[in-house]
Amino acid sequence: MTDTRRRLCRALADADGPVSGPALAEELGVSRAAIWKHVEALREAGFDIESGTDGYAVRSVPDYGGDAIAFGLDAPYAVEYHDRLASTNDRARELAMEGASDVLVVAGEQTGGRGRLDREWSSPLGGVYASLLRRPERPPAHAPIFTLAAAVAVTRACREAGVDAVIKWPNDVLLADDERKLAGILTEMEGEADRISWLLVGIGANVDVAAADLPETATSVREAGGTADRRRFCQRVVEVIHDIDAEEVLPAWRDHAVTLGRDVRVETPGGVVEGEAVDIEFPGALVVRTEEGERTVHAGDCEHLRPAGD
Ligand code: BT5
Repeated sequence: MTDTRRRLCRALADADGPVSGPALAEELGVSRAAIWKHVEALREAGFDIESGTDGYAVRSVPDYGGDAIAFGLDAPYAVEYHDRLASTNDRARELAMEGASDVLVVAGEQTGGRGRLDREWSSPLGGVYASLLRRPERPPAHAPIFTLAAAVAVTRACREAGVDAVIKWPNDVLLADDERKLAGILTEMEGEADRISWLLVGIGANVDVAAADLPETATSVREAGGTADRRRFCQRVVEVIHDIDAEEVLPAWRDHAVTLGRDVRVETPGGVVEGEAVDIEFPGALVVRTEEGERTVHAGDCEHLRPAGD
């Protein structure tokens, strides 16, 4: 997607009524012919755009797709959409290698979706599969804060869709009721000694998916009775990730987390840690009170053993 297309989508979405070709051309700093060409391309992508004497007015937007996501997206990212990809993370990584940044790669479905440690991520049609590529000016050690920010964003998007979602450390978004998994996050990056070169946050969220198409431990926004609008969901996730300041992430994460106060068993690369999860520390470490004292866990798989106080 060109920058002009992205800005045209935004300008049309922001307009209160019809907006003329010359006005758009001036606002975007391009020719009228370029505006016309992009409007035609949007029509081909399924937009219903009326052209009256007062100018262009968008009557309807397609359900999903790159332009549909860019239309009204309140964050400065180009959207690259594919009906089907092996993995949006793999495609975003390719773009990173080519020097790109500030791109959201989205796929309608994935044939090789990955979780952490190369586990499989079921990616049927109806889910949101998106990888946001950025180059944050931070040391590589800060990378986990971006995973937590994405978990906060996905949880908020679920809640705005009417589903009571909570976060399990470090990266799972679960349905509060039965703790089935609604979404997962896979962050990948490349760093130099003191600076992240590129970082991509891959989000897989079960939005408009039937339970039968998912693993038994999973559920979806649709199954949980929420509004299964992939476009809005994807936009909100990206907007929250973009808007949230690093200092806001931990308080927001604590607010949404279901892990704190629970007895947990965490399998870490250095062995099993069992105890009560008491806090989260920057950039994303879980503090566990064990029989031998407090342990700070930086990475691992976390299992909730039973509700605190039982
Ligand atoms: C995750 O891994 O939760 C990270 C998932 C990230 C997927 C996104 S999709 C867009 C981008 N492109 C990619 O290729 N990946 C990212 P992990 O914590 O390891 O959880 C994986 C486990 O979740 C699996 O072993 C299954 O048990 C379960 N699972 C698989 N598919 C699922 C689904 N659709 N919904 C819920 N659980 C699922």
